[in-house]
Amino acid sequence: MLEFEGSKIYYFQKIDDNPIYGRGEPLRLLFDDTDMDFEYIRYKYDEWPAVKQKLILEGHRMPTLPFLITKEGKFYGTSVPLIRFICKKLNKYIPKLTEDEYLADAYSDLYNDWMSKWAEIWLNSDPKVKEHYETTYCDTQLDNWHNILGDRDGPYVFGDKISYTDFLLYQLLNHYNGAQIDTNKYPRFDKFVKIIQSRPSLKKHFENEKKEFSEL
Ligand SMILES: N[C@@H](CCC(=O)N[C@@H](CS)C(=O)NCC(=O)O)C(=O)O
Repeated sequence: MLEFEGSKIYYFQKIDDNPIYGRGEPLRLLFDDTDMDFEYIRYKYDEWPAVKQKLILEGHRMPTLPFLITKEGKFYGTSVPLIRFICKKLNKYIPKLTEDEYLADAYSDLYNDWMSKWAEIWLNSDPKVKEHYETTYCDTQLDNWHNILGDRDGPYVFGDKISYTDFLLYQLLNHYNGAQIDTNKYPRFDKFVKIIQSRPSLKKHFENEKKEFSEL
């Protein structure tokens, strides 16, 4: 889509040396899956406060990462609303039934809740808190998402049609442990991850991901 083609997407430098950590990835999955060109620009942590201040002074109300600037210079912030906005313009990746559109919104909240919890734990140095997160919290989230995947016949969240929710779920699984699935416990994740990773439209995406890991 012309408006977003050639956009610049800004995110943090590799977090914990992991190129896919954080909230930038679902946007990359969306752009790659729909074959829209973009540039991914990473800020170092110490560069960000000044950039944020500048964005605020320029009048932007969502100065967090990721944000996007189109070729025409238009700023867009906050990842999930932006993904949804682009999908609406593309008329793609949004479930057709309004009830499902609501569910996609609700599942986005689940994604955001987990990402916020991860960020909170990442900043917390208490090993007990970390342990609780890695076992109890993550397990509960995984079980819930696995149940969600079971609500339709799959392989995607809303059945046989991919939606932006699938990019969010894939990112959660990839973020959690590199999408290494315990196939006995989570057979639906196994099928889901395989189908996402084998999408021809995402071939370049996963090649790039591999390259980014190999360059560490
Ligand atoms: N709801 C926002 C949250 C964005 C967010 O909190 N981003 C973090 C990085 S994952 C960030 O920018 N932290 C630095 C800051 O808040 O200034 C979104 O999904 O885009």
